Amino acid sequence: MANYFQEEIETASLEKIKSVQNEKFLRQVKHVWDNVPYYRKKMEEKGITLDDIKTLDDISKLPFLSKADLKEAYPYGLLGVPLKDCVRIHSTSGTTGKRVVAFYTQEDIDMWNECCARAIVAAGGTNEDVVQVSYGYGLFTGGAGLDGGSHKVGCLTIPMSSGNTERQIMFIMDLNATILCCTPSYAAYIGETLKESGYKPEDIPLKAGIFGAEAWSEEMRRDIEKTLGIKAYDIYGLTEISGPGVSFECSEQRGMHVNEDHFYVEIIGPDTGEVLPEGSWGELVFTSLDKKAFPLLRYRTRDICTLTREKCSCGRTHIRMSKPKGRSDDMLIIRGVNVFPSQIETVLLNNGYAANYQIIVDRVNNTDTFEIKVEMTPEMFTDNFAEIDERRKTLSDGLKAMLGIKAKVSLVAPKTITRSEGKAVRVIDKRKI
Ligand code: DLL
Repeated sequence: MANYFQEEIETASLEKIKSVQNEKFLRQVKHVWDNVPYYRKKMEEKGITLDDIKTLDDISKLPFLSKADLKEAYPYGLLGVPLKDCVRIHSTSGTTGKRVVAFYTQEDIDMWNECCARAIVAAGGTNEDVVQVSYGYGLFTGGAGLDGGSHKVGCLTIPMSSGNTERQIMFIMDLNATILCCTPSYAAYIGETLKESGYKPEDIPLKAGIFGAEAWSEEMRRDIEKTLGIKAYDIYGLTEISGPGVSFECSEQRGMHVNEDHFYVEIIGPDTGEVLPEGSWGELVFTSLDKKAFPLLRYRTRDICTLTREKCSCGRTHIRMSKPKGRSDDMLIIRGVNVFPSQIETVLLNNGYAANYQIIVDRVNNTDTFEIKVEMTPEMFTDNFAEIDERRKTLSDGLKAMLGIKAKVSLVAPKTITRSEGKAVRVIDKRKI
């Protein structure tokens, strides 16, 4: 049985979607032109005025926005409405320099919450469900977004926030939580702790998880599904464009439907800025079609993805994006070779390890050093040194085959790599420190 939160628009014909997008886009460009001098200036610098934008096809004439623009315009430079019309801010988790601050009107929040409600319903949620929201609450968008979505669906919402894993488990078990929302790395940690506490998948009341905010592999999905006895759904989003729910997975679990009636998506060549045809890999660019307080046009996400309009068995017609392969700025260049952490994760999980690892890159005598610290599972752990060395060699060969570059692999004892309650930090690049 297919379930939709807003069936009419979620299953609309392409023609209908395009017409909604076109209308909203023209309204939004005018709103930005009239109210956001920072962007108007960028348009003028490109020699464009409002008259040049007649249909959605003209979008490629518009300038891009990037993180650098957000920094330059911090804090109010991209605001589209008077501050008195804003009711909330959220902010990104950047660790250095100024953070990105995004503003919302009440209508912006309602729209965003509806996007999250679509994701919850696509994961099988109804008003009978108990949703444990274990994303962080506060400036991060994860907690507030899924919390709002859960209320819209009418679920019983447990606003847990992240951390205190023992208490997370107590509430899952005592309140019969059926849907867990958190980062995939935290879901894996909660699963590991439940297992250690003696719970089997069939003892755990959860039936689904809505996991996102960081890259995670298909192998990690299978691992989490097995440990928790659930179906694990991916959800994507970013603070600049609203938060979680820009796109979400359906029962098909093959790509995330972009909420196209609110966000127009393009894929561009990261170096050329050219719009690429459907099916190409490139950088995701979003245009917010109806957000009023923080109306970003052509925002470059730095996430590397591909899009497809292939028919989906769930009945939704909105375009699907792949799991991001990683961020273009997450990609490591080690001895001239491009390495994505997600490639390493795939090899580890295929070899029976969990996603508890750390990538340490340094530069010694002008040469990059590359070490991958991998935690053994309790089942693998032994005091037989030869056996461990054999394991290490096998893993090292698998990684070399995947990456095309040799890494020093260190196998460490279970529980020695710090677990994550939010977004996992897996790369320590000492070259940049
Ligand atoms: O992470 C919003 C969010 C919260 C999404 C909860 C999903 C669930 P930011 O902190 O601004 O916002 O980080 C946005 O995180 O550009 C991606 O690089 C990455 N990201 C988000 N979702 C996914 C995902 C939130 N499902 C940045 N897969 C984005 C891979 C993701 N990467």
